[in-house]
Amino acid sequence: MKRIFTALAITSSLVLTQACASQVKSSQTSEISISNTNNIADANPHTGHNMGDSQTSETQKNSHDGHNMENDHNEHSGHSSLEPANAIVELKTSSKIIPKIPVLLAFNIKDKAGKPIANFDTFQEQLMHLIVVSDDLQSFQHIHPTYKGNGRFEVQTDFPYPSGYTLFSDYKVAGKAEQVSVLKAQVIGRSPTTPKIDLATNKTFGNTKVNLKLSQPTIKAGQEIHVIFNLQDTVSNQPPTDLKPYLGERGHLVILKQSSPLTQADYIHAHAMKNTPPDEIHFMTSFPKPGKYKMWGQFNRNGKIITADFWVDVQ
Ligand SMILES: [Cu+2]
Repeated sequence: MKRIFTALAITSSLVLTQACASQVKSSQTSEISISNTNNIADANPHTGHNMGDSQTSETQKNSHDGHNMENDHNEHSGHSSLEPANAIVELKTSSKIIPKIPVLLAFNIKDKAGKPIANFDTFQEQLMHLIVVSDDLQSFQHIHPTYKGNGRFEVQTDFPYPSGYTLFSDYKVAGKAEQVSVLKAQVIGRSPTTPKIDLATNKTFGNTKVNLKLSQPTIKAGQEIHVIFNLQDTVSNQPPTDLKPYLGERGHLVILKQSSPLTQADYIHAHAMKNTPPDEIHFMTSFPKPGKYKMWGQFNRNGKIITADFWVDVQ
């Protein structure tokens, strides 16, 4: 059977900023460009970007390692006085994305006048964090594009199967509030059948057994909750002894609400809380609306990143 794969540029108008600009260029040429922008600073702090330890105690803040993360967290929580950057991201990639074949993704970050933005601040040890998910939320990537100068970031990746994909590009223009720009890519073809949503709370990922626990029996929309990952080595049945910081923290948690289309409002990035038991990694977050959410907890076992994914139902 012959399949035709084409990349489509799709822009979603994001409701959170009046500076929102979307444009699609040259989809018939060898490259496609997708632009989009929206700013966390304009978002409701409890829907856009919930930071796990934005409400932690003073002791936890004092234990910080000097990366000035607490300021970042405050920004993420919407309590920052930093100005929104209102940057626009243009994504350039191949017009024919074929599953499993690496393609270059280039992100050009510009101001409203179309001038490249040159300076970015590091946060969580990187200049840009990129989350790539398929429409069915079965495929997840967390990658770090390289800064090439003059507002351009590049990374090579591949898309595992035909589907629409959403790219959440998370960056911080120097001196401005953190911003998430949402971009879309399409790998045309027959998408695989989406498996049924699996609400299991015990799963094994490689050599790690993960038990998901919640601080409340049911998750209610808008309510603060602890999402707890309990890790065990599959051989020793003990907590792993080789857990290392990942991007400066004990773990990272990305949460997406199942939605069509996915927008910035569906994206939550939580950070691990400090000073929790050694075999448990806690994240404090809240889920803005009822629905099904997928969560990806990421942990570092001696250089190998484990991605532990779970679905949860929010009432
Ligand atoms: Cu990252």
